[in-house]
Amino acid sequence: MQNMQTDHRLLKTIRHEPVDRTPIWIMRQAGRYLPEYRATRAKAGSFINLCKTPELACEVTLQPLIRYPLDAAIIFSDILTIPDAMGLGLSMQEGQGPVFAHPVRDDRTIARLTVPDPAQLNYVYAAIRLVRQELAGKVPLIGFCGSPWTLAAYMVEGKSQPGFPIIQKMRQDQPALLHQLLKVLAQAVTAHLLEQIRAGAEVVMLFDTWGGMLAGEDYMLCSLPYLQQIITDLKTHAETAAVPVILFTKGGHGWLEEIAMTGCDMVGVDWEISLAAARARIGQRTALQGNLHPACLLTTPATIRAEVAQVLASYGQGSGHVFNLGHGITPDVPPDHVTVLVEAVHELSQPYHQC
Ligand code: 1CP
Repeated sequence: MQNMQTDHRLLKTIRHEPVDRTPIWIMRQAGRYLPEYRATRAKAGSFINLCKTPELACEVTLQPLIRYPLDAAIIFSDILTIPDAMGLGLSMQEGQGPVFAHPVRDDRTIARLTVPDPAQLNYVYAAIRLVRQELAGKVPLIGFCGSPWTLAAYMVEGKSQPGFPIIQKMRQDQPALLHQLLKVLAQAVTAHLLEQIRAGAEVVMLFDTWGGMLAGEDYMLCSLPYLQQIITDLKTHAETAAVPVILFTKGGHGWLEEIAMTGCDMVGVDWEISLAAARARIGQRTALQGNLHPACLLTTPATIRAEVAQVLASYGQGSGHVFNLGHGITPDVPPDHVTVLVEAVHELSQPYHQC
């Protein structure tokens, strides 16, 4: 494991220690809204080649940090690298998003799935090592994985589909089969996060993008226990125990207390709840990350500043808030608006940190 920094404002904020201003990074900060990303992707030939070529993945990871003074890098990769390494055959179709050549839906296919050999994902670890070298301690590097439920949704459906009807049917008709899949995915996620941390990731984030499509009880059965297992495993393993874990369930405001009880260090919050309400419910148990609506970045500089002011005021005084969007930045955002956002957070957050 590479040496970890402990005193960057992002890490201090996660521990609720005093900082000079609110840190900011942006979900999907390396992506299609940046012309330089589109150029590197064209050079790579495809999204998958970009993910699998460590030098290019390193280049696009750093692109947003060259443009903007952000407080973290997130490794350029995708949550679907795990199912790809399990043999599902990932491709990215223009206009349709990710597609698997071999979705998993029956007992025999699911019984054959195993935790991928870490060598299958070496390209991710190589990219992390390169990024850590290039960053030279300037800002922390975030590694990530999808939640077992979110990965399973894509693996069973075979693609992105509103409501993911096939996994919802499996959940009702074949719960034991679904849990068999979720169990192997939880092991695969833990193993992938461990290797990312060994390679140099200083924070890890779990994206439960589709947790919110579960009804209350079903979230408690199909998503939360697997997230809990992963976090418990990380927190009890000597190599990973000290690494902060961010847990983001999109649409998860109904379960904030339970999410905060998993042992994660920071809870990602989308725009469906105010930070004031989230803070009141979670208290000091974890830090909070979020939660500007991504569509705000399509408005005007004046509106962006006003909305940033509102998000900061909603969290209020003191440490424990990492500014972010409530979900990923969209490809149609003008890059100049991100400059406005970052400057607004730098400037307007300072009064909240004067004790
Ligand atoms: O055309 C392109 O260039 C591909 C677009 C793209 C990008 C830029 C995809 C395909 N993945 C990524 C990178 C990516 N994916 C990152 C990079 C690091 C960063 O800068 O943040 C991360 C963290 C992800 C994670 C991811 N992939 C999630 C969870 C986060 C979220 O936004 O909810 C999910 C659900 C995916 C699946 C996926 N991969 C790509 C797309 C377009 C999607 C979403 C498909 C859908 O809408 O269901």
